[in-house]
Amino acid sequence: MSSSLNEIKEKLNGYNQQQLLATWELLDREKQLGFVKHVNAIDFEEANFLFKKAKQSMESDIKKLDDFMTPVPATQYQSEEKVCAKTLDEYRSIGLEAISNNEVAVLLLAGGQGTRLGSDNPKGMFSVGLPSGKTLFQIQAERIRRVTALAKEKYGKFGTIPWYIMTSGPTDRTTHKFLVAKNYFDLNEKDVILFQQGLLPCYDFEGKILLNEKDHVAFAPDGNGGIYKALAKHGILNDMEKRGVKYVHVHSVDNILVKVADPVFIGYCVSKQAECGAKVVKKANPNEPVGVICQVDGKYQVVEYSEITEKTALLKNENGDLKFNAGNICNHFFSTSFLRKVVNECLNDIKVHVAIKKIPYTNALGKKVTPVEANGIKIEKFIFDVFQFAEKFVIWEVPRNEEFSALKNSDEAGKDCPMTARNDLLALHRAYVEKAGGRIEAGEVEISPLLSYAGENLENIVKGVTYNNKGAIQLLPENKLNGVNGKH
Ligand code: UD2
Repeated sequence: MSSSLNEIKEKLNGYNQQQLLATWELLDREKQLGFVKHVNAIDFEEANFLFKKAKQSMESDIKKLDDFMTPVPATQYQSEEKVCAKTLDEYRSIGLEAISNNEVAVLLLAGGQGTRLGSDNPKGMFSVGLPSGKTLFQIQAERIRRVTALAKEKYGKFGTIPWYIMTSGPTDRTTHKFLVAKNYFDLNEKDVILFQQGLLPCYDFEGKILLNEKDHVAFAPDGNGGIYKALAKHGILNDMEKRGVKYVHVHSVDNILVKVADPVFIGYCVSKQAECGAKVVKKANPNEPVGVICQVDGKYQVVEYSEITEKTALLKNENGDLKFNAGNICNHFFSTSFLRKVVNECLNDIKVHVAIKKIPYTNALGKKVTPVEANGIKIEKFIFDVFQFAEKFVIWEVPRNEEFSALKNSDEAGKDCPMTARNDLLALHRAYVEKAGGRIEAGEVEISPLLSYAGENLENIVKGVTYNNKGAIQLLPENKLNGVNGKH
């Protein structure tokens, strides 16, 4: 043991992290052995490098951002509402063809802990109280099945859309167990691939890593920008390349309206030969908690809702719209070759974001301390911080009522909560029914994603029908496995 103590002492001294041995004498032999292993698994080179970057970013003044922010140029920006039906159809066809050729994958960001929602389970397992009782995971899996069926209808071939799900330490096991229990919602097990994002240590303000327990360092998930490192570490990018995937649709777990593997968005990005694309909605108001996509010093970037100053958020353009109006909805397109470039060449250049926090820790006496004031920092990376590395970056603006309703809070908040998510989805389904020639006079109509992806395929069922029901009804495909791509 003394030799491993000496080795680890030397190592920690070298990285100026010797405080991690403060509780060594309080550990029994077995725990000491475990602790040596634990510490040896930490990449201190990286940890110190990231702290240095974090310190620099804390010292740079956010007000300075204002002077360098400009809206995204019109040449890189299209709004779905302003595009004619023919062009939309062309984009859709390109996307469906790529799906049919096995060139499209979906990557779901499901590593967040949903603290604001107040649920202990991963957010994807949350049911917002729809008539069907479906969870977010089920809705998304069914959309994947339906869009592959649409691609088959048009191009005669069932493509597979692999569903990569990025989890984190806190969400991995429960997500996995849930998907197994639900039989992967009838997707093929081999096409549902879970992998974990990484963790980063928590630091005090001097860059000393904190102990969480006497024999355990304090860690936190590395943010949704942890995706890039995780893609490499777990061989996910290799898997994509092996499958011939060319385009990846990445989105957050908490948007109940998300068009998973959206062929229109994919087709738009492909037709513009973009390496990277982002879907946006117009901001609902200047203070809405969404980032804005813009250029900073000529580079594409998202300025987060916590980083934009009030003054800049309120600025208007000559049409009277907000000058910075491209609301990021965490819905992105990447070409696989771009992801390869990021993983091989840009990992160390990805910006770090710093959150100053009250971090519970174990002191040198082995006592757990819950600080009353902020005592340190957590470092996170954000998924969009690679936009600047793209040769060609494009933006696709979509109508909010069709594509974005985020589940962030519990119902008490009255916004971005289960109630609003449920209402927004059912309002969209009502609009689909009406567009297809039906009427809803009373009650609610929920459309299964297995029947319709974006309002298509409904006329035969709803045209001329008036729904006047007391409760809610669900529109389902006649034969669940007929025409939808599950196991085939
Ligand atoms: C995200 C966007 C913000 C805005 C908003 C819209 C980022 C960094 N910010 O902010 O610009 O578009 O969404 O709703 O994208 N996640 C992980 N691992 C983590 C942390 C988060 O996988 O360590 C996932 C999380 O499960 C979710 C997505 O990333 O699916 C967005 O995370 P969030 O809800 O914490 O982000 P938010 O609302 O602060």
